[in-house]
Amino acid sequence: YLQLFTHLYITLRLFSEHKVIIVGLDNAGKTTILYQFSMNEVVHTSPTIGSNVEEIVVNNTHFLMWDIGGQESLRSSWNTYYTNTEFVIVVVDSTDRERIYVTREELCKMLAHEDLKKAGLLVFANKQDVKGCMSVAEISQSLQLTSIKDHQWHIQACCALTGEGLCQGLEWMMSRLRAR
Ligand code: G3D
Ligand code: MG
Repeated sequence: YLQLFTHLYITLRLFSEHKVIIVGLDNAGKTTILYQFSMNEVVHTSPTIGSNVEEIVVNNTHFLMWDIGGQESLRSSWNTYYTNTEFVIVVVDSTDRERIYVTREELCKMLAHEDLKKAGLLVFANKQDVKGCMSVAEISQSLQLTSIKDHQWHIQACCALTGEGLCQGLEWMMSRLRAR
């Protein structure tokens, strides 16, 4: 995996100063993904933000991460963190068929928000190692990704435990930055 981490490291360097927010239901794999991103790096977390929102800085890239679903009362304050966000990463637990609609609803609300108008959307279909999980096609359909016309989006299968697929996801974000 040396190659993988070298690659992630270089990618994150190029991401310096870009703001990325990572959302997903609890247990989707957000922390595991960020852990993979931050291997061999000092991770600074900001405990002041709160229990459902964490700010993590890896290589000068700011990752704001929060759990969607539950704590609805707190959700109204999230939009204060949206300003200048360039990418929204949505992490989906591909084994969680029951709650995929919650993700869809939250995704719709986020994409409609003024401050996220220009943000790109990357969906990680995580836990692809689990037998019987939803495929990328099923998740695309449940989230109605093809109906999204006003944002650039991409869906990537991954397994956060091994890191498989994470580089491809970051590569897509890189390609969007280069295209600007
Ligand atoms: P969250 O931060 O979105 O809440 P976590 O999610 O990163 O804490 O992950 C929740 C659980 O899912 C963890 O299990 C983690 O190991 C597991 N997980 C994350 N990614 C994958 C994956 O790709 N495949 C599988 N099989 N499991 C994954 P535990 O048992 O530690 O709570
Ligand atoms: Mg977490």
